[in-house]
Amino acid sequence: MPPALPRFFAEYQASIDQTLRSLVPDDGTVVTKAMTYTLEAPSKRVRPVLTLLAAELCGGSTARALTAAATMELVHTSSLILDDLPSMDAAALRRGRPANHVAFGEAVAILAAFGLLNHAYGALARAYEPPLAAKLAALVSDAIGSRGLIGGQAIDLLATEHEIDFDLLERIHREKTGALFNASAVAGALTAGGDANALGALSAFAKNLGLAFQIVDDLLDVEGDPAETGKAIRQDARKTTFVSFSGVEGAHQLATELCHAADAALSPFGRSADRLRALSAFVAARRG
Ligand code: GRG
Repeated sequence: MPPALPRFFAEYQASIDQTLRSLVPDDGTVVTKAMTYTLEAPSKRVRPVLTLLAAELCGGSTARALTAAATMELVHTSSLILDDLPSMDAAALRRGRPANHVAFGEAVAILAAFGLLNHAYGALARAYEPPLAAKLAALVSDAIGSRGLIGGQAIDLLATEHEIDFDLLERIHREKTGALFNASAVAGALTAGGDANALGALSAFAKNLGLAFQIVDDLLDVEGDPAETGKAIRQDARKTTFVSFSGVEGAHQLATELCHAADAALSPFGRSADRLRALSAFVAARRG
């Protein structure tokens, strides 16, 4: 039996989905159709759930954190649409559906990705007061930037079909995947007024969890089932991955160690961090 998402996930997912629908309402335009096509396709919503859990750990409410959480999903979905483009990873299947550019054409897919980012910044500006709104916008911008998703993706694309060492492989994925996990956790803490210690601990948790998540993604590219992952396997055959570097066993071990390191960062919180620990246990063993 593959590990299911922790039971508490469903409730969070439902609130996140509702918030996303309100942030990207159907206005009858083709670009909004394209945005919601990938946004509303089946997804685990791991990043926004992380935001909500981080907010709760810092004593904040889910209601206040929801827009920030949804923002992380808007950015993530935007990055998936761009990642699948023919000029990037050229993937035809995403979230169990034809990729955005396959369904809508490349030009509309690019506009949909920009549209989702645009909604993300607009949502933060409308939902939060200063200086929190500005702090969250800067956090998102840093996560997307040249030392985040964009930077990691650029190195990844340029490195395709080249030998790279472990440090560069780790940098690519700390930036491509870890940066948004970090922003997701820190955003939740910020909406709850978390102190520097809480922010530091949650950031350490999320960075380790994000890298573990990517390593498992590499494993699923080799041993996953498209019916569970919603995407084709063997997409990374021309790339150095954690699996090509460390082997299947080594990659599993690395992911487990990173999840333990993530959990260790939560030790000051005791039992109140149990849901975050359940999230890392899921990440270590996930099949989709
Ligand atoms: C301008 C936002 C922006 C990005 C440009 C394209 C790009 C730079 C970066 C690509 C980042 C990327 C797609 C990293 C892969 C992360 C990853 C492991 C995705 C799979 O995430 P899941 O399993 O997917 O959480 P679901 O569908 O469940 O949400």
